[in-house]
Amino acid sequence: MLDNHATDLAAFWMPFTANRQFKAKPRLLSSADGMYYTSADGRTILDGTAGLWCVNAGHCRPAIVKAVQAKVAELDFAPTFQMGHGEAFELASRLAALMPPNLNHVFFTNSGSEAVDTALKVALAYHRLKGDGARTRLIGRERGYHGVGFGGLSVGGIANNRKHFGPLLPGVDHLRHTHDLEHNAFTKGQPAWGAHLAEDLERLVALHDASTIAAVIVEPLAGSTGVLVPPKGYLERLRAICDRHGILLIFDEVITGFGRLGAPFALQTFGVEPDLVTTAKGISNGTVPMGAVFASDKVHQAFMAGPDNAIEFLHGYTYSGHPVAVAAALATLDVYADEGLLTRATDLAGYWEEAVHSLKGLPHVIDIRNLGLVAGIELAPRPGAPGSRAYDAFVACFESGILVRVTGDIIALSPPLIIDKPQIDTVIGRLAEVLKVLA
Ligand code: PXG
Repeated sequence: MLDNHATDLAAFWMPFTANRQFKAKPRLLSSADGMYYTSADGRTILDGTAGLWCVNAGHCRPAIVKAVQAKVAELDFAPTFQMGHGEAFELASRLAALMPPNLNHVFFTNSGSEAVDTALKVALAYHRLKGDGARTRLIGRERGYHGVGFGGLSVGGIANNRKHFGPLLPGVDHLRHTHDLEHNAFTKGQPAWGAHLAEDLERLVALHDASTIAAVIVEPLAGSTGVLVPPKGYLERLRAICDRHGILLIFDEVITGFGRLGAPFALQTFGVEPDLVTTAKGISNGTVPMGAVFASDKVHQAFMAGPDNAIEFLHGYTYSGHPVAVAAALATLDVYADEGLLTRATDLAGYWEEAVHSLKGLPHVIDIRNLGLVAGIELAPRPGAPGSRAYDAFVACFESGILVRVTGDIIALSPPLIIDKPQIDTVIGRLAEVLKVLA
């Protein structure tokens, strides 16, 4: 059903959407509050995905809304090229304070894709500034998702996202992914099997030589591809191999950042410190677009050489550190701090784990994975129609009043971090009802 604004659906070319299928039977949202959306036909929808993994503090939080309203009336825009405004510096300092002491510099972007491309450029420029300009190779991982810029797409490993867009960046290679149903199906939390898969980086080092490799980028927990939890010891080994060969390690924390796994960042959950971290989404609670790259002191210092009047990094976006996005992010950090949201997933993780694993045994469910407040429920694909089963589940869930995400035949759950136990029961209970009757 259309609301009174959507008189014609034709002009909006929708992102990552089957446009014709959607427009034949649209699903429109008209308002949001806390854990809930209201659909255009007036139904209440419990948000099991924090929008698109971004509304970590829940929807339309008054403190964030007020901060945005006040800022847009006070300072609508301010350049950050050779100019500045105080709150952008305040935000960078407050963000750095959430990180280990060494990850203490912040570069602002407007999205996760921009954060990824920025981090890749930092890595390339870093080696060149160090006199190591042959290190131009970037390593991603199969099934990785790093946004849709040409850099992020090149290191990304989701074949369908890549195949239409030509040769992409040269000099990129990929680690093998870590998904393995044979060893790890229905594991609660991190799988015990698979740390050795990090040794794949040694294979690429042997093939290309370390002197050609600039950086490795991975999602600490792969989100978009369907919630792949890193095996115990895997990220630690990746870090050690990078150290051994002078390769920078980039964690893409666009999804895992800001409390999703029970610590401010996944790097704290896993106790592994990368050289660069990309973030977006939860940084501003999804209210105003924003992203950020965190750089280690070592990386940042390499740029701070040369004459004082030389621009050290020829890169940036008109809206890097946009005042309204900064205001949203500052207010978001206040809400996170006041309500303990950046660690709340730790308290709920046990309950969440039991709830999602209760779906084991329902028809077509071939794996369930979880960590923090994330879960992936993998369904057996219908023969000859991959993705259709999970899509039908998604539509049935929406009709029954819960919002889930699907990718391929995997259902992904990542609710706002304010979710309570009865709401967890509702999400899982309704999903169970859908799965029981799914063809
Ligand atoms: N890196 C990671 C790890 C991401 O998950 C991006 C980069 C790109 O961010 P932007 O802001 O440019 O979209 C992402 C985005 C889904 C879904 O349902 C995931 C994303 C975006 C939209 C949907 O899995 N991740």
